[in-house]
Amino acid sequence: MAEKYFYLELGKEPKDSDFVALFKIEPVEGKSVEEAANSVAAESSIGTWTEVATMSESFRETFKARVTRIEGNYVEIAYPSILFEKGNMSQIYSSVAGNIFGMKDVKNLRLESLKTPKDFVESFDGPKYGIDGIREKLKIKKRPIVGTIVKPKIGLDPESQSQVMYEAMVGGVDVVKDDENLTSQEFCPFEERLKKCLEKRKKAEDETGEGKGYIPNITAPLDIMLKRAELVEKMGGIFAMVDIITVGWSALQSLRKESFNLVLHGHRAMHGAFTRNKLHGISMEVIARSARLVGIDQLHIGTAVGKMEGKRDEVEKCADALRLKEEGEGRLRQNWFSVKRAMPIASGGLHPGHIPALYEIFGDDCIFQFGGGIHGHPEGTKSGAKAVRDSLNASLRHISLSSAAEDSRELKMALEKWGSV
Ligand code: RUB
Ligand code: CA
Repeated sequence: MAEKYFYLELGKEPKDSDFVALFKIEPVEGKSVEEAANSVAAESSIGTWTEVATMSESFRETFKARVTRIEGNYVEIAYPSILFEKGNMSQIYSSVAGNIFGMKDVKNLRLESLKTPKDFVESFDGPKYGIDGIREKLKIKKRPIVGTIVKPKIGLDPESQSQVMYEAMVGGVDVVKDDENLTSQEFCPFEERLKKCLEKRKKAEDETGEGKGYIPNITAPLDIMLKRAELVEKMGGIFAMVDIITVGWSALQSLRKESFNLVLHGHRAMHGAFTRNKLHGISMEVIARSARLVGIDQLHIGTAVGKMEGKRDEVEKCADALRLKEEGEGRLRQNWFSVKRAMPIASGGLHPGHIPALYEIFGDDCIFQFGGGIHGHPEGTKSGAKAVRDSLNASLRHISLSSAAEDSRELKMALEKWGSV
């Protein structure tokens, strides 16, 4: 157990200038929640397992984290901002999401929420475009944006990949992304894929008269990522996708700092390793808030109705974290000040029959993405995309899917194959 109960100050109000974290703590057998909370506050701020002669009382009072509230297993800890470095997301996670997950005093520990104080919010870049900028780029004023992920997720050569993208665009989707594990493998070199996809995007725009976006995955070591982003921008691309968890906060911040004229699309592959266990790990809400601070314009956050886990209330909290000017409860309430609003992305196991439910959950400011739910259409990609667009139009006009299907062969076939939610 860390030093005596130096870190428990129950009832104390966090300062506005503090970071405030909400943890769910399950103490190890034989320890109380108070003891475990004290250890967590110590280890995530200035303490260790025993007292040290090098720490004075005044030092501790200046730097220590304070356990300000305990309700059952929920523990609120206030951190003086002096503990953190402005503009350094990695250092923040190394403190409040670092060693503590491995401590023996806790059987399980989950970081449920984290409020960032104003001067630190303003020390990050935030989204360059955000919801309004994305809409401007795509010339889509109000409705949800619909997209697809080229499937098979990897293996196609540049010509085939760009052809699938083109068919989805002329079928009716607005944006087409690479999948999370497609970067620049031998079967599909990045530059060749980029060139072909941007050419075909232009063709699709000319044929449809609509704004279209190709979202290349630039995930790579930072120096290569920067080169790829530069190439996308030079060749007239408007989006770039990054696997934010596998590249890490530091690389993401460096990419954002370059301020390319590119909408940054955040894929969250690997998040499930620590977000899905509701007893131990980090909530997706914490990740979503950090991604918005760092400057992701649009972020995958789950669907509540598709193939990936994530209940409606969690998904809604993530959407709020991205889209609102203020959100969260009590002392975890986050004011976003002048930070732009980011766009949530619902993706994973979706098909045209899901759109009414998605629209009811997310409203207009969201991107709905369909992989198998487009390319698995009985008539293939183009018809799958049209089924998605016809389903969306039905929701926008408050028409039932069954009646919309009477005027859309493609939608009718999709509903026959996958039903509606
Ligand atoms: C979805 C897909 C995305 C997942 C990731 O394909 O390729 O990578 O949405 O999950 P499909 P999440 O539509 O065929 O399921 O968006 O939850 O991070
Ligand atoms: Ca995928």
